Amino acid sequence: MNLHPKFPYQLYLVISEKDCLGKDFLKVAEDAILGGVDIIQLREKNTGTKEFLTKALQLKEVTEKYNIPLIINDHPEVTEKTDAFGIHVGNSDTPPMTLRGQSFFKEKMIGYSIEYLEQLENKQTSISDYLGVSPIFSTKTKEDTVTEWGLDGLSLIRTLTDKPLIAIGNINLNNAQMIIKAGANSLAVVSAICAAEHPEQAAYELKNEILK
Ligand code: TZP
Ligand code: MG
Repeated sequence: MNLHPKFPYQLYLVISEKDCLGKDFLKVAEDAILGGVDIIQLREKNTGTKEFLTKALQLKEVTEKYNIPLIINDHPEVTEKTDAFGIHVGNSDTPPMTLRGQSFFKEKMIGYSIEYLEQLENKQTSISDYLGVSPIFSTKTKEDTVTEWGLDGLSLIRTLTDKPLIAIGNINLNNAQMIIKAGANSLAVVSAICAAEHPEQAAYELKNEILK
């Protein structure tokens, strides 16, 4: 994998309690770190801010123990209250420009999902630290998506920006290599690790594939 100097996190776990299918999500996170995950995002949909904050504080204890950066999906207040490493937002969330204008987010990592090619020309993209190519392949984990980029879409985006590109959507051991070849600087997964019977082993195998 082509390591990006501004985003040296090659295996990116996006975790939610629901996607861990009954397993303790904090244990899944810890096992995933032991298996080789480099960065973790907490993404809980349909959860109130209070409950989300509780989970974020619990997860922060795990990530801090291993010195792994924690990214918070969608919630600026939770990012601030947990003093997380950064935030990930999409088109319907607080825009990156708005976040960057707040003193807390000046030095924080801001990730932004790319769902339309036109986004590559806007200021939200240029002010973001990394871009999510979302989704690379369609997935049951997130069904309200816009563009299934595929390998050709990822290659095209690669020619249009120097930003770190994080591929997400139905990534597994079978397709990891081709996504890397198409230009991803990081692979983000939910079910390949969260839904696995042995999350540590699953993370280890994915990381090995990345390091091949
Ligand atoms: N954004 C685009 S696809 C996706 C998100 C959060 C879900 C990816 O889940 P999985 O299980 O790795 O396909
Ligand atoms: Mg969002």
